[in-house]
Amino acid sequence: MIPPDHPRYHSLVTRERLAKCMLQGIVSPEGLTAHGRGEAFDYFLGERTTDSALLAEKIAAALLLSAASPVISVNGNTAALAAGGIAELQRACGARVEVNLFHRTEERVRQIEDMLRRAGADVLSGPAERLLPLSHDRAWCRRDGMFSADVILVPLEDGDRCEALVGMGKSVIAIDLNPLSRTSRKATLTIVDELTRALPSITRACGILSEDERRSLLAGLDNHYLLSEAIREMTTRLSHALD
Ligand code: PTJ
Repeated sequence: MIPPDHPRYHSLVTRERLAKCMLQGIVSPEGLTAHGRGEAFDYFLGERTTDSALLAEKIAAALLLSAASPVISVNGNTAALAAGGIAELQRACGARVEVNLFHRTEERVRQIEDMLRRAGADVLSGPAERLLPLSHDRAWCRRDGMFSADVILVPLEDGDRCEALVGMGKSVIAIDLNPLSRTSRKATLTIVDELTRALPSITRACGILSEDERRSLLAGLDNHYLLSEAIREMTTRLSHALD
């Protein structure tokens, strides 16, 4: 029982939810450690959406809306934290939603797809094939989903798939609180923000961006700048942490 007046109430409730989803098999045990790493970086950011993250979220909306075949890739942590947020973003940008797992079992795929459907998402189903140039199970995807997508949103990614997708000519949008990760540096666009803040922000931007705004956001896309700004925000906060 977590008392609502606990100063870390939100964080504790989120952990409890992830632990429950881990026991159900939706989140992998490794997903709990991934969440802990994310929490640490979120502390450095001050647990808020920075100006540069907000800019990245608007560019993400522009990329998704301008895509011919956008896909949102969902893993266990993403479903547990934000199944409803995924469904809302899908409604706002028209992307396909596809489950793609590192610790893949057919049972986990089915459980995560069911969770997303219960939250209102329209989830790609049907047989997956080993289509991505990867030696692990993230290679499994759908021909009419990730394989043929031009823009892919990958929240909480684990590394080399991002590089493989970019190598296939796709634009990859990562959501990752760690601006130093391989994913963050290899993605076309990285949103250094917490997933449950980033998704509604992208959804909001999808609803308000004009054609002209989209064009100018896309023309200004500079991932190196966005990552440098995220690192600058963190180091500035750290250097004043005890003031
Ligand atoms: O469900 P599966 O089997 O596909 O496995 C999913 C995990 C997350 C276990 C897998 O993709 C993994 O191992 O990921 P990593 O390599 O730990 O990377 C996850 C990244 O997401 C890390 O850089 C974390 O800092 C970041 N992260 C964790 N929680 C959040 C986050 N970023 C944004 N919002 C979060 N809530």
